[in-house]
Amino acid sequence: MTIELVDVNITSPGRNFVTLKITTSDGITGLGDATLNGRELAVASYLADHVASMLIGRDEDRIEDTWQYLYRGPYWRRGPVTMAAIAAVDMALWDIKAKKAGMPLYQLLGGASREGVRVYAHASGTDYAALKNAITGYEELGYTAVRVQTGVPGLGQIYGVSNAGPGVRYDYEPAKRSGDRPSEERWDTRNYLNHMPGIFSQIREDFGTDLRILHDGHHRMTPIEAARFAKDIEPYDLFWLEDCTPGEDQTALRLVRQHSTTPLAIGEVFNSVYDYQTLITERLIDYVRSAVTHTGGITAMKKLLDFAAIYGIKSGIHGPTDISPVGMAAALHLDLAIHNFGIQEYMPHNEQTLEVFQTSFTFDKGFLHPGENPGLGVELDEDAAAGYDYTKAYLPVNRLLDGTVHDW
Ligand code: GCO
Ligand code: MG
Repeated sequence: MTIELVDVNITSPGRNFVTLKITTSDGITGLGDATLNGRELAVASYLADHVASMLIGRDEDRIEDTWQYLYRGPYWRRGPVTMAAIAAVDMALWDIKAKKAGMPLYQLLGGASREGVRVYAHASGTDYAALKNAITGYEELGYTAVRVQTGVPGLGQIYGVSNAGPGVRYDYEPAKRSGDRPSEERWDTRNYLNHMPGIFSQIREDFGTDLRILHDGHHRMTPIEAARFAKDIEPYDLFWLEDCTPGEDQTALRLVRQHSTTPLAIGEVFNSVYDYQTLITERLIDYVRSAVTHTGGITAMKKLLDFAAIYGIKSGIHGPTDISPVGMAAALHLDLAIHNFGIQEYMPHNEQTLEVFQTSFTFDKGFLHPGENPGLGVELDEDAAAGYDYTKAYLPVNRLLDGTVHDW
């Protein structure tokens, strides 16, 4: 059989998603997530204007060959737009292959290595009282791991902190609908470094030693600031410190490693195995944070995680709301199958999104399972999707208190 139809779906049920749908000549469909937060239309154009026609007539079973064709063929390599487009094709072809086999995808990846995948939730609050309330709420829901972000004295609204109010939502939406330009936030690393260790200490005091605590530095520290921070927070036994320094500077983590045993995670802005070459071979990280959606799909992610496994490094796949339920399903099937699983990020999608993308995920006491439906196990309701028009939305831009643009 061959690929007959290739469609790019853009929808915005509360936030934007780009989804690739491939249909074979015998009517089997596969879905792939191509969502690149704040740059969605660039990937949609890459797929619709440059990739779709090349796929028509190809054998849908040749996943590795199609991956190499799209990666090596155009000469221009890597980058988030290209790799998100390749990821969408790759996911859709794996979805089709698993549907043809009549199996959930994880079976084709080697079968389940575990009964469910431990997920971490996003607990945040503008002050410690609100954060404590959020952590308590997640514990009541059965979560065993939480990422904690909180406001910093002297700063206003900062990234990763919900201001939705207690009992509404404890997480946040990464991209904001702020018209033609991103909103702006203010930042001061000194205030942050002085404030955060006390927060972790209070959390340990209030919640004990069992809870897995994660934290995201969002690329905001210099190497020496990150080294000091990682060392200061050692007593509070974090599961990981994420993105402590700007991701593209791989050797910055040598300095952090020299000073601290706090486990390190990095990679949500990476898009190929080459971004990890030094980090993995020098054992500078403990967790790989790539999204399946931004790193060339299941084919590339499996290779990356197998490479990491040789060095004792585990997975921590990116899973915020800007990864669609299709991308999340791809992550869950990989998580279930690989040996070196670490943890999975989980920000549940809103009701409208789950009306557009119907999943078969199940959640039980802090563990997720992708379900037993053949393929990725996600259906796209195109009528429901058509009810939500694309709406510009951007991640915020960050500035220091004196106005200097800072890493976000
Ligand atoms: C995370 C992230 C997100 C990203 C966002 C980018 O760890 O989940 O840091 O909040 O910033 O998904 O699109
Ligand atoms: Mg992050």
